[in-house]
This record gives sequence, C-alpha cells and structure tokens, in this order.
Amino acid sequence: MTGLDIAGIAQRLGRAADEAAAIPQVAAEVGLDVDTAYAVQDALVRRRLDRGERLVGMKLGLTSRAKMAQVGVDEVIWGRLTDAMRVPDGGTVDVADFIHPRVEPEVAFLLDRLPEPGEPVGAFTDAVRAVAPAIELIDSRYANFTFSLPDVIADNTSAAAYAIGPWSAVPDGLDNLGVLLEIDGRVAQVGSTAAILGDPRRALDEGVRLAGRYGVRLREGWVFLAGAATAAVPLRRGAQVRAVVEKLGTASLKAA
Ligand code: OOG
Repeated sequence: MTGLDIAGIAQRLGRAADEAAAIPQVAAEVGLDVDTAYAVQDALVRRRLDRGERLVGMKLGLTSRAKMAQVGVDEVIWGRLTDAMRVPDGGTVDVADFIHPRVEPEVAFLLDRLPEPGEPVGAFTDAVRAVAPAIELIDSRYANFTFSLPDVIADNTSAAAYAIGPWSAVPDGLDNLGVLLEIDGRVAQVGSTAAILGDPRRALDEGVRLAGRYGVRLREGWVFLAGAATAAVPLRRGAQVRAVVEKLGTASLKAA
C-alpha cells in the first residue's frame, strides 16, 4: 500500500456525493493505481455503512463496448450497492440530489448460494435465484463526467441509485434478449443482453473473480447488477424512464 491519504480521498468523494457538487479528478494528481483505488472505494462505502446504510449487493461496470466507448475506459470494474441507493420500481428520484445523473438499462440477479472463494460459479441457476430488468442511475462525482480507470473505481464506479423491476425465474436463454431504454415513451437506446460480456451470466463469474481479488465475497440475498447493455442517457427533471428487457419485463423510475 502506498502512503496515499486513502481516507482523505474517500472523504472528498463522499462529500461530493452528499453535496451533489463535482470535484476534479484525483488519480493523476495523487498517483492512484487500481489497487489503491479499490481501497478508496472501500473507505468511501464504509463511510455510508458508518451512517447506517447496509451493503446489499454488487455491480459491474463497463461490461459492454457501448459503455467503454462512452467513457473512454476499457476495463471491467466493480462497485458496491447499499440499501439507500435502491429506489422502488416506479419510484421517483430528485435530480437535485445528483450532479449530472445518467440512466442505463441493466439486468439484475438475485443471488442464491455462492461457491467458496476461488471456486468457479458453476451452474448459473444454482447461484442465481431470480432475474429482473433494472435501471441504474450513475452519477460520476468528477467534473464533466470524465475520469480515468482508477478515478472511476475510487468513486464506487459512479454508483448512485438503482431500481429493479419484478423478479422472475431465470429463463432458458439470457444471452440475446432485446433491451430498450425509453425516456418519456420514446426509445432512447436499443441493445441486447449479448452486449454484456457476450452473455450476462458471464458477468457473475467476472464479479466473483474481480471482487475475490480484494477479499470481497458475494453473499446470498445480494443484488448483482451485470452492467449496462447500452450507453447511458442524461436524466432530466420530469423524465419518465423505462428499461425493457425481453422476457423479463420493465423497470421504471421518474425524475422530479
Ligand atoms: C462508470 C460505471 C459504468 C456500467 O454499467 O457500465 C456502469 C460510468 O460510466 O460512470 O455502471
């Protein structure tokens, strides 16, 4: 570990989120590498846990080419989800709580029994109890939504809020389902679950592997967001957002 002020960087990022006020990127300035960035993320999320939030899941980011191209970072990243980030399906978020929120359509898994660390996930249907369409609201804490790989990792992969549609049993194929993001009833993005690492089931193996490197184990009952299938779209006040995933249905939220 370096002599970097991990707690201090986490504090800056945490305040930026609390005050909905962007900060400049930190990685280049302080020489943050990927491992240290995950340590900052840990401290940033711990700050939330210290004020009573609960860790309820994990997300992957940049699992699709569209997302990688949009932000100019081409590595899969993972972040942590707390209960306070969850918005009820059909619920309302206040855009004033965020800096420059964007929404993206996702697939969520409800985790069942997970294998021991180091073991492959094995049968997907043993590891996943249910699947659902989801909307992730991302909000980079950095000015202009611009960051490097360590910056976005430190910022808990821009995680801000998420809504999950109805859970259903895992269908036979998950690897080529149509995905739509609609804003005010108009199609804003079109994609396929195939865009998520070729098959969103692969995202779970990736998540187990990546988090395992940092001693983090996925838990039964956790939500797992597999990463966006399309580029993200800015969320404007008054917008009505729907993510539609073929066979799985719809998740929605409103922006006040
Ligand atoms: C990074 C987080 C990306 C996804 O699903 O690809 C992400 C960002 O774009 O700000 O959550």
